[in-house]
Amino acid sequence: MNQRVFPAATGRVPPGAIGHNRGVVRPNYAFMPPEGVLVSRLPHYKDTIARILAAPVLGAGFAQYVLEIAPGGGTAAAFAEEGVQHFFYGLAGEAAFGLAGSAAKPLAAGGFAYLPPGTPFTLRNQTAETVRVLALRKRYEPAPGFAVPEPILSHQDAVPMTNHTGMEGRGFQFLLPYGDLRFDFEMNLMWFKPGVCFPAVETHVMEHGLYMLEGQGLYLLGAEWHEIWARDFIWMGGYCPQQFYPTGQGDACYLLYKNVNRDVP
Ligand code: UGY
Ligand code: MN
Repeated sequence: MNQRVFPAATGRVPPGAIGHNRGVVRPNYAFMPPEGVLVSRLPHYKDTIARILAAPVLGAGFAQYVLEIAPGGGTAAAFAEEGVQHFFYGLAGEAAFGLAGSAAKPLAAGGFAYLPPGTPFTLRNQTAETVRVLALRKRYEPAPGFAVPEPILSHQDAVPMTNHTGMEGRGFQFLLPYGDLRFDFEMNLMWFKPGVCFPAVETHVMEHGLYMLEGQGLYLLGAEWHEIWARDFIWMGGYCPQQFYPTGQGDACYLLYKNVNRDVP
């Protein structure tokens, strides 16, 4: 018989208080450690686990996932979505990424792909190891007089590191062409040397999806500080007060989604 056993009855209760959780969901932000994000499966992906991080039900204007693609898994057939842009960023392992019907190319850790609305793609794992990819979907907001952007398949190593802040220890890699008004969102790698924080608390109309890639720190959301580690995810809605203070001994880096370049509705 399939009987559920309360952990206390087994004597194998994990350390710490039962119910302790770094995760928080508020009306305009959410902090999600990975252990609480359960498994989904999607009809157009074979042998793939999707950990859905941001979704409209949370309040987000976009969707974000970690895809865990088992060997031999991935998109069953070329997939395209009318009106919706896709962005992929390689976290671990090497995926085979086919863009708009062309031969598949490697998408390894640090590699990324941008697909304008309606562009068909394939994403498969032809290796013997599980592949982890961060995926994002956003409905395209056209701008009158501006063309739809072209697809991009590249790697973060090909993107220059910039720093417009004048603050020593900050680093920015704009994975999508910065200031190009055809794009309605940015995906930015934000680098911090130990102890280098934002100069001020930000409060802005743009929303964010933040995936922590390296290092650790304290993140201010609203009026509360949260300890953040690699693989944690944060959704910040518009006007969520925010600040980052890295606390680790090495560099900290996160990948940040931000909606930009469009007027308010
Ligand atoms: O550009 C930004 O909005 C960025 N500084 N925000 C953030 O890292 N939370
Ligand atoms: Mn911000």
